[in-house]
Amino acid sequence: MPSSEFADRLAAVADATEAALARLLDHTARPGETTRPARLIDAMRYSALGGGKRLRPFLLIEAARLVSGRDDLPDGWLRAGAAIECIHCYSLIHDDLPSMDNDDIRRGKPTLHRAFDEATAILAGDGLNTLAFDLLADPETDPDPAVRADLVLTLARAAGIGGMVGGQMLDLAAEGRFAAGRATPLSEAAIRQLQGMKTGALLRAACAMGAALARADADARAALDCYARHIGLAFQVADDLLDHEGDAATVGKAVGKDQALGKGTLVSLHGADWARATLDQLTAAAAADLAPFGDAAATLVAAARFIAARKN
Ligand code: GRG
Repeated sequence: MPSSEFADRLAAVADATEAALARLLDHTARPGETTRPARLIDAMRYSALGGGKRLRPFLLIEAARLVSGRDDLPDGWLRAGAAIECIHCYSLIHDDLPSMDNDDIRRGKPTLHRAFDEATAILAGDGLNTLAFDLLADPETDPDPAVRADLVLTLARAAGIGGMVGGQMLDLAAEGRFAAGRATPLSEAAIRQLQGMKTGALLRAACAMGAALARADADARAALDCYARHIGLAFQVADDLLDHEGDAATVGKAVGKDQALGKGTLVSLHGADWARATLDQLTAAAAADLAPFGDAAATLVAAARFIAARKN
């Protein structure tokens, strides 16, 4: 697939996700809510709207398209995509807080706690976290309660103790926050585990949720999961490479932080040349995982290339 066609498909899903999030985060109270505090909604909108590649909703929707053969965009898929984007946005808000990474810039604009205040940022993250599961548990997302339970369980496990939150805890511990104040060098296996939890788990969940929405059989689920593991690793190696040699203006956030914090990454262990060769191998492996789907997998194969080559 030519990169311009891929860019158009990514932009179409990003626009639809943006519109869905704008609708879901309006100021009017929903059934079951008595009011929506304006400052909370303004803060949630500040972080969830107007930025980001929307990669996780894209993977979810393209996985569902691949399995189902549909090329339209059912509202339920968009809602599930919005749910995983809510989790991602909440993680970015909390990651940027003074007690975590203490960052000033995210997606090229002031972080939420700088634009608003710290308490509001914590609550906006909490609001996005819980909204995600509200969306998935709602029959509007899928009429089948078993599918909805699958979506909730998949996202909860990816976002929680054994996934993103647990990975973030391992990351903070590796910085030496809770010990003698010195970073502990991690083994390669420990780095891979931490990264797989912190960022890989949500990318895997995106593909698994798309598969669930499309009623994928066990073989299709397994193929998509292998693909998701390979792109998850590629995402992280590319992220480490950007931190190593990217510039803050293009990346849209501070760079060089891993080295400053003494944080071990696969790039610091093996070097930039190894990282570039590994990205090529991971892209090829991801394409091979989807070979059983034939040409229908072209968009997800292009997504793997995009993830490996990304500049922000
Ligand atoms: C605070 C609970 C909690 C978790 C934080 C994912 C995470 C865990 C923190 C994000 C910090 C970070 C920058 C990790 C590197 C990988 C990553 C998630 C990059 C940003 O994802 P993209 O490139 O961002 O998909 P956009 O802005 O395009 O959505």
